[in-house]
Amino acid sequence: MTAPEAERPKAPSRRDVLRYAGAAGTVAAGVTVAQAAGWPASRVDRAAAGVGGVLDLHINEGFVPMVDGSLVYLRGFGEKATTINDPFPSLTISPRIFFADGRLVDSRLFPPDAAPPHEGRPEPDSAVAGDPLVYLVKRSYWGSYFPRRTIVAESGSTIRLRVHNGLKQPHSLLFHGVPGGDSGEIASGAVQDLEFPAPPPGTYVYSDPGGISVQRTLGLFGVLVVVPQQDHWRLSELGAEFERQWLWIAHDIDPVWSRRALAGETIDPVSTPALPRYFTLNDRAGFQSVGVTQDEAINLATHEETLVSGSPRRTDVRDFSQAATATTVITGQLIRLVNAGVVIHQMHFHGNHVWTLRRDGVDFSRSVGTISEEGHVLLQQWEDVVELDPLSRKDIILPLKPPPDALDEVFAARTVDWHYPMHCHAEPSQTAAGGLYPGGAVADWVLALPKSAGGTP
Ligand SMILES: [Cu+2]
Repeated sequence: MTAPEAERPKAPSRRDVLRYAGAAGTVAAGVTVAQAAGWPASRVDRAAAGVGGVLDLHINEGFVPMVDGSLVYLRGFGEKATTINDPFPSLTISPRIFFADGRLVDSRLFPPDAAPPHEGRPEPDSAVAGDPLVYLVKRSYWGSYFPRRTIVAESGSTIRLRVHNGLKQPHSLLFHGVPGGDSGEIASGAVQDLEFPAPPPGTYVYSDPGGISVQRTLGLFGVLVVVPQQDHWRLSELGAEFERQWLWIAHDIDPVWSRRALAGETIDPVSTPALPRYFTLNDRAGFQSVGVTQDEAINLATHEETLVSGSPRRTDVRDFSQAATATTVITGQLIRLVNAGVVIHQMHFHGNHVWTLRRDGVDFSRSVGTISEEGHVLLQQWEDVVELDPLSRKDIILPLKPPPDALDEVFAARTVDWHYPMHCHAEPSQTAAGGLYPGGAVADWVLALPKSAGGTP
């Protein structure tokens, strides 16, 4: 499905230009990294905002086109009030950042003053002497683009929200597992303030918990990413270091539940369980979520936010902070997997196995595994399929290693990027509308040939 309101191609407005100029002015000598690198200003979605800011969330409803073009009624936490007949209902927010110093910044790129990776892909620092297959990556250098629905908060910050319920029935906003992060019931037409300290660094879901899974499935959800204030390139204080990070939000849509909600029915998720027919990753599906639509703006956003990409390196999972030189590190990229849907997803990667760090904010042990209630081994380990229960979050590192099955001679002779699929192994999720394949939760990742080696990102 198309992201509900953003990413439609448009020329930068005068306001955008002024806003960009304002952001650029905060950088020494008035030249941003982006300008120095030659990226056009319109490619850089960053902006400054006020201190002590409050983020307004508007509970709205509207119709959203799915990947097959059908319109489905959905709800969501939007950034402005819109009505049900609005052709572009505001059902999601652009990413916002709460800083510990009180600033609230509107930016898809985090940190907002970091170098924006061109089409999402970090260029390496340099080749490795004596090892022509791999590169050193820049340490604490590249920013990360986040998808819509993301709230980023530094540890030590205060999250300040004002929730406007524009719908006919009561709703609420809950940050799952976060002390103080519960608005309680908000009556139709009412406004409720919510303020709480950022929880420990990690990945959290926010949703309307009404009807257990019902309101979330109708679209009332998003993700809070808390980052260590002292180190923006680590999962937690002293936790795994990464080159850049990604957030993948899986969601499932049931058009029958949507029709019933539109008709004012109360849905019982136990007696009438969800039968999703659309499966999204960062609000896109199928050809949209692999960035091959006819809309270049959507494709670009997809590459920046979702399609993991980087140069080969020799990541050693025993130490994600191996310093090769003063400005480089040997590590992979962090992917925060979030299941905001109602079915179990199984994220399966080709090309590299991934290293699973933690689930639901709890670090897996590196040495002593435990057995979960379902009989799964909980341990930091290599996995090629990462199971993700509803509301669960798993943080993983994609090492971006030369693929173990490729002969060195073959790998060295490549003249193009190597693309690998990522798809969910719960096969119904690969379809749309009950059969359109592959119209569901798919992505890919790229082992890149760097520009310095003749690659053309
Ligand atoms: Cu596969």
